[in-house]
Amino acid sequence: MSGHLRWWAASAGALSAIAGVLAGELLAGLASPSLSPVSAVGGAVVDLAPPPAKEWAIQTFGTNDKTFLIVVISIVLLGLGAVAGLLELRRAGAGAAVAVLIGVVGIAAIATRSLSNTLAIVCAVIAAAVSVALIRWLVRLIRDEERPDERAMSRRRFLRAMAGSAAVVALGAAVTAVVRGTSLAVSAAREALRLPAPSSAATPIPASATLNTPGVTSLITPNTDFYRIDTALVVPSVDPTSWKLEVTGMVEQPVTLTWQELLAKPLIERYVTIACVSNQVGGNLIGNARWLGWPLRELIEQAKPKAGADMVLSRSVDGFTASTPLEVLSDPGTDAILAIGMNGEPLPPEHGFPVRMIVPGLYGFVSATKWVTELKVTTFAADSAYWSTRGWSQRGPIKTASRIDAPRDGAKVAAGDVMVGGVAWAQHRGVSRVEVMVDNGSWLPATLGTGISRDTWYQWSAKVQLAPGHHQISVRATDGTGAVQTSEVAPPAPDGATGYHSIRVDAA
Ligand SMILES: Nc1nc2c(c(=O)[nH]1)N[C@H]1C(S)=C(S)[C@@H](COP(=O)(O)O)O[C@H]1N2
Ligand SMILES: [Mo]
Repeated sequence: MSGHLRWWAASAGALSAIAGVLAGELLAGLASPSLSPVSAVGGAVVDLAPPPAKEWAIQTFGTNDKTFLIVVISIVLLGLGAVAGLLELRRAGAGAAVAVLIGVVGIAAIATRSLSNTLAIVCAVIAAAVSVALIRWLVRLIRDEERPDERAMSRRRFLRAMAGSAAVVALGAAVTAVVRGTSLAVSAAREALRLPAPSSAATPIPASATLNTPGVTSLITPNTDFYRIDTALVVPSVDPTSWKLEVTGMVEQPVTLTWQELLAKPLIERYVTIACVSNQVGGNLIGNARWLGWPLRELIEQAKPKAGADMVLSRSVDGFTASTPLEVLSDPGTDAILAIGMNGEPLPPEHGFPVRMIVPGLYGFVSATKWVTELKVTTFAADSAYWSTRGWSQRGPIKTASRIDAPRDGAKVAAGDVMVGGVAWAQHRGVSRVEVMVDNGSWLPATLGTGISRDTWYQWSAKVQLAPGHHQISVRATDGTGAVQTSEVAPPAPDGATGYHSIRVDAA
């Protein structure tokens, strides 16, 4: 096999590797700005590297140690790509197998990162597929050259393919640089941000709020585990310094609020459990965080709503809208806020950086607008929000619900005393009682954690007696007004699922 063919095969392999990495960076970057396959691999390398190697890198490169790591990873990738090209030339499929292997390592690295999600993994799989397809195609064209009858033709075909791919890769690199550039600039602004101290701190969590039942969801959801629901295929990159919120519509005094003005306001910090209307009974589209922000009531007061207005249509930079009752936002007893902090950190990009709404007691689709930039004071009669025009309700108070976290549905447990536990919520009304039922027995009272406030979920636990065999365990909550959770089964649409969460266990 002649030398120049080998050279071309190595180049084709390296180009395929670059194409795959770029596709991964671009797709993952669009899906989730804080996620980058190259940094994910870098992070995994750092986690796995022996401490002396880490120290050496930090001492030698200082704060440039990450750049060094990325350069090393890039060189290794190019080298592996070239080797894959050579192997593919020797045997069709051999190089592609190396590309698959690189892809698997990348996907595994992404999967171990805390911000990873299914979408990120899908992006990485697509990226690996791009790389594999490209190496197979380019090297097949090279191999065709070995057939003397076709040599000149296929040489031209290969060069055209190689040049075309290189052009697409270059264009992709430019697009990636722009997309990642803006999102990285916003990430940098976010990282440099120091949140102001609240003028009204969240009440400390009583020790009795946590029951320590193994397998039960933690009382506070870490940001990286927080469910994410939005219509944004591309997470908006909003630069806080140019962010503005306009209060418009039926107001005496339209208001424009800038980022600097917002930071200077007296901020409050509150624990609020937000939930998605799409959550199924027993589902996990719910999370509890400590939010820092400015009461919307004060902003609304400043704008002076006109008589007759009954709704605030909040709008995000991406066009999403939510319809929130004006009454709830103006209520002195409801701490609805323009949030900038989540669990002591600036909002993560995925959760609305720099500013989102948090309204205790209402499902996210009618209240929790992320990347919010406009509040239009209006009426339910005149305006409808994003989901309300798609078959969902216009209003969405959160329904009383309870969930069993432990044991898991379908678990095998030891017969005898079994600890059952979970969470229950009825935001803004609070939970006053939780009961469990085994098979078709009577409802037994569960131990109820004191909770943080009526705007958050409560942990509960109960010890039940299980004889050997199959059992069904159900749970129900009673809210702070004394109303028992409804047993009537309803799907999420149009205004939230109802019914009791039940699990089946096998006691032996
Ligand atoms: N801009 C924007 N904000 C949005 C949404 C959206 O699609 N776009 N989805 C809402 C819905 S349906 C929910 S349940 C919450 C989820 O917030 P989270 O992703 O921070 O958990 O955000 C709300 N805010
Ligand atoms: Mo939602």
